[in-house]
Amino acid sequence: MLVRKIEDIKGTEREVHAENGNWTSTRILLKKDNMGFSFHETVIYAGTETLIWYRNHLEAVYCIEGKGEVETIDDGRVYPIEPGTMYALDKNDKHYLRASEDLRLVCVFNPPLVGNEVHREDGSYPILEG
Ligand code: 9YT
Repeated sequence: MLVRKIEDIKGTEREVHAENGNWTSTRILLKKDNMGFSFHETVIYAGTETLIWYRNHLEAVYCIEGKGEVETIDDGRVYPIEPGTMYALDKNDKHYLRASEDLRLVCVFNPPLVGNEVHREDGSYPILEG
């Protein structure tokens, strides 16, 4: 069995920072943990807008703290995000993620991330071996 505490992961190579400073992702489970998904706690910083388009991954997100919104780009719909809200990008939906307060989100990725992925210009993560 695996047991990990977020405090023990902070400051290790599993703590990944967005290149534009918009978020910090603590990657609690990764591909190498062999669960078939990766599992992260992410903080999206207040006042930021991030273009995201996970063409190669499915992601589910559950908000445990903060306030923000998701705008899906194809249809212009805006979904408020607050504690208790889950959204799943079941159609690899291209979207903007905006935080009006720091958002603390729990995220699951399928296929699992390897560890050091940050968004490319189009908002996607590559499929990496590892
Ligand atoms: C919700 C979202 O996709 N935030 C960006 C970071 C991502 N969750 C990650 O790599 O943990």
